[in-house]
Amino acid sequence: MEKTLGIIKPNAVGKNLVGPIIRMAEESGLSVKGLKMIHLSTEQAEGFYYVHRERPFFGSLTKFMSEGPIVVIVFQGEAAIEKWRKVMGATDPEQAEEGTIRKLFGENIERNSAHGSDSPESAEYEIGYFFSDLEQVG
Ligand code: 3AN
Repeated sequence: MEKTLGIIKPNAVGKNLVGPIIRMAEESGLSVKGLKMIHLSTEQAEGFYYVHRERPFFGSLTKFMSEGPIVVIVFQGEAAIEKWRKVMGATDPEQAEEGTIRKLFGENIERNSAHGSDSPESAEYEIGYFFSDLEQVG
């Protein structure tokens, strides 16, 4: 059993897509083990995306991620990191497979509706960024 961090990004929360996105995760076999809605400050978004600080899109990405509320979720399941990334689809919605979250609900490569950890190390950092042990089960 593995855990990963999922985020429903501000554009998707703003379009009332929380339910459909969590449903797609659950239907893939992932279970919710922690969940909350928060509105990040720009500084908090910068802390979360620290590894991307040198990338040209860093400023725009952190501004977007703090423009409205997000839903952060701890998912658990077998190969949860890989499974959630498959349900989300490719980073760029135009490249994403049919039926994936980003294909269905993404607007562009930045406003792509969902985030997922990309390795066990990033999952540990990202879950710890948002959740204490008391705020997750399993
Ligand atoms: P993923 O979220 O699929 O692992 P990363 O880690 O390469 O993708 O990028 C982190 C986030 O940065 C993406 N979810 C997306 O919102 C944004 N992003 C990635 N590439 C670009 C880009 N070329 N232009 C704007 N935003 C981008």
